[in-house]
Amino acid sequence: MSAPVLAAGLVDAANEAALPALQEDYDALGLQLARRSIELERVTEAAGRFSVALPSWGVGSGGTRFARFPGAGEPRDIFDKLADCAVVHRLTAMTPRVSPHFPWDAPGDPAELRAYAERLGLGFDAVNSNTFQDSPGQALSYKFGSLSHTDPAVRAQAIAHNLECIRLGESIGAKALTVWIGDGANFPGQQSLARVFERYLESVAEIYAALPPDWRLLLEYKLYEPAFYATVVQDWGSALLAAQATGPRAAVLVDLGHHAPGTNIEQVVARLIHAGRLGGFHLNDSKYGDDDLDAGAIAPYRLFLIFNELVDAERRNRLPTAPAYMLDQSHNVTDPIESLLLSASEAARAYVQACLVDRAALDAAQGANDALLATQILKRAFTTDVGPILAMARYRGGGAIDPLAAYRASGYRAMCASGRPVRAASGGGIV
Ligand SMILES: [Mn+2]
Repeated sequence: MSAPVLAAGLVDAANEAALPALQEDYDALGLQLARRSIELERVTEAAGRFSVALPSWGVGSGGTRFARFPGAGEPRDIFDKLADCAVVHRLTAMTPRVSPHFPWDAPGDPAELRAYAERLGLGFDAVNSNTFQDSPGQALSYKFGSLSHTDPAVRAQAIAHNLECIRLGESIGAKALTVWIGDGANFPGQQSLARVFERYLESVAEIYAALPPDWRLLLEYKLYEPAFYATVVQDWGSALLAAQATGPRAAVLVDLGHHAPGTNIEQVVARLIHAGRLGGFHLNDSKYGDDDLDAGAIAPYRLFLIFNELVDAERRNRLPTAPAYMLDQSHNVTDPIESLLLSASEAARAYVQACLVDRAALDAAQGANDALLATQILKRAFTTDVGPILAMARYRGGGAIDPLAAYRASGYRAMCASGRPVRAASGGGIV
């Protein structure tokens, strides 16, 4: 199977032209950080180790509840999606894994899929089950729920699908299953708020029992939509209860868009770290609700504050298992590859900024109840332009100093447009 590829030498030529200016900026930043007793090279090495998984559903136009406007040359299947993800990784050098969604991405031959991914230099992150919509050929409907449905036969079908996801995931080398359900109620009284959660826990326990010993189960919550009165797993409290009731390898997945407006997500993260149940993230951004906008597009300071908690927890050895970082976005008005290029960089930017926080000074300011100084210490890290660090880490990792410019110069999308006929609809959605 062949895929459109970036022209050989394109990235090297662009990097060669951009390197002198980058080196100047990098050296200048190094001097500035040295005055703050920060070793530039250590930060750049940390940036080089940072990675975030790409969502298979993120390389096509996602759409909204109202419409989807497909772009030219969109991927037609999981093989096309992997080819696009490989371009993002080629240019950013920080997205080596893809998180697939079943049955949207179910391969006819998992071994072929795994081999294809390996040829592209990609691996697989957490696999996602889908019981929030009905699939062709499915016997029973999820209209009124799946893992928490009143009918044991529907629950059994949903559990069986999750077990199939584990089986597929094992065959492609994944190590985690993410479960998000759309179950819930639109009207008070529609469901027993108590019993629906009990049924969800029973179903999750059955899935957990089939989990391979080196796998993790990531439980994703969401405040509302598609259920608008009461979602079964509506917040981190319910997800944490479920994880704790299920077993030590069950943990909570935080999707940044799945909260009420104004929720202090970094505090939620701190609490989940305390409980030892922070499983991972679906990174995106939002203004009002579950907007699935590009990570860092709306509230970059919030993203920084979340990574600030993570870096602090790393320092205190409170993260024995590294959280899974995955992008989860819906691209409606941009070329999805361009959005993913920049979103991966924005996640890394927030992480690197968090690495610049003067922890000893912050500890001292907090101990002295010096609120103003404490918050200025965070702002100082956040307002440092770490662009040269990110670019140097990409360059050293084999990526592009300027991924967006390299992508736009490549003509990749035009190549896809000629080789991939537009289809009316392809499996995809927003989760
Ligand atoms: Mn999500």
